[in-house]
Amino acid sequence: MIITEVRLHRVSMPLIAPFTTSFGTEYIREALLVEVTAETQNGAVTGWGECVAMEEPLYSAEYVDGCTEVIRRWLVPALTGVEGLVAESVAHHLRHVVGHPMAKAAVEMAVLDAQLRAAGQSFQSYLGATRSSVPSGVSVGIQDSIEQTLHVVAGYLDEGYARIKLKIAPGWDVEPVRAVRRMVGDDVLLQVDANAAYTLVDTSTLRRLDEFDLLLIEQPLAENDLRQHAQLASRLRTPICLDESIVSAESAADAITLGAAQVINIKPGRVGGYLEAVRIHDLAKAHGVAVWCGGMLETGLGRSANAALAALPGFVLPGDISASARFYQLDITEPVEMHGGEVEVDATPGIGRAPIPEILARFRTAEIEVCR
Ligand code: OSB
Ligand code: MG
Repeated sequence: MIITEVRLHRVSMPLIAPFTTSFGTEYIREALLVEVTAETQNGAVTGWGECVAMEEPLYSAEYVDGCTEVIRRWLVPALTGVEGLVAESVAHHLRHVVGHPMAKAAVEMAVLDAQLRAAGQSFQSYLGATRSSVPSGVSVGIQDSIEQTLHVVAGYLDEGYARIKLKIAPGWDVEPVRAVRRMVGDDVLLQVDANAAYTLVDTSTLRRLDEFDLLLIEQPLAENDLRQHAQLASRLRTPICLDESIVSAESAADAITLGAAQVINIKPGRVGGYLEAVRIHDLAKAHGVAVWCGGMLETGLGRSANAALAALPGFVLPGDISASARFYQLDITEPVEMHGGEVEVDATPGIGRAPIPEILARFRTAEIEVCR
């Protein structure tokens, strides 16, 4: 294909309830969508990508305005002249730009969507993923009280979610986790996510979580602390799962080799795209390391693509692939639904669901024509 037009859509989507992690509170999802139009052998086709960077650089270095700038000034210009462009060569054409995995992932996703739509192929079929639905876990933000936490968790379990993930932070760890485990009993899959809020000094606190039979503790220490995670792993019974630290297949290989990660959270945006995500899946599977698909408060566009990715056989734990209704009153795509703890994998052409134009227009705060 050859790219003929690129538009960026900035959308501002109110969350149903504030979402608090150890690094901050979100009230509104400021999302960035990439719309690529390309000429292919099958005619003109449009593809959509979603950039998962957040409004502020608190989860990782990227943020949505920065991604907009990088995509507009450096990424799109590196692709627009390329004849015979395919999704599999996007990362190669962008390799001279240092960093910015979320910006690159969004562009690659849009090109891959266009490619699949032109070929009439679903993402699931492209990946060779066989499951028609995937288990749906839910991420529960830090609440104002333990009572409120129990209320929120009970609500999600009533809805049928297959796994609960509690956000933790220093001062909000052992007691809320104890209360939730006591309420839900031994059979509910329960895990925690610290978003890098602890240091090795907190080892004794983190060890106290061992008694709650958690599936895993996600990213207890800082992004660059691979060696420290390995040290912590040797002192905890609860498996350590890395999120922020895994930025590429190379870092996944390092983490596995060092014993820093018994489990890996794969987020396509964080690792530079769905194709790198597949490589990490393959690597982890070859090493017997469990993976699951993380979430970044995606719209139905990113969420549906994540569901297809999570249908690969190495994704042996439920992902943060909750329904549209978990975060949004109204999604910009057909809503992703959870039934009986599962989300269906789309079998229609393309990487995921496309935005519905009227709803997109309602939430859009800016539209940037990058090239035409
Ligand atoms: O650490 O997994 C995380 C959301 C934003 C940034 C980081 C994280 C999260 C979540 C949300 O936990 C999961 C979801 O999108 O359902
Ligand atoms: Mg996480």
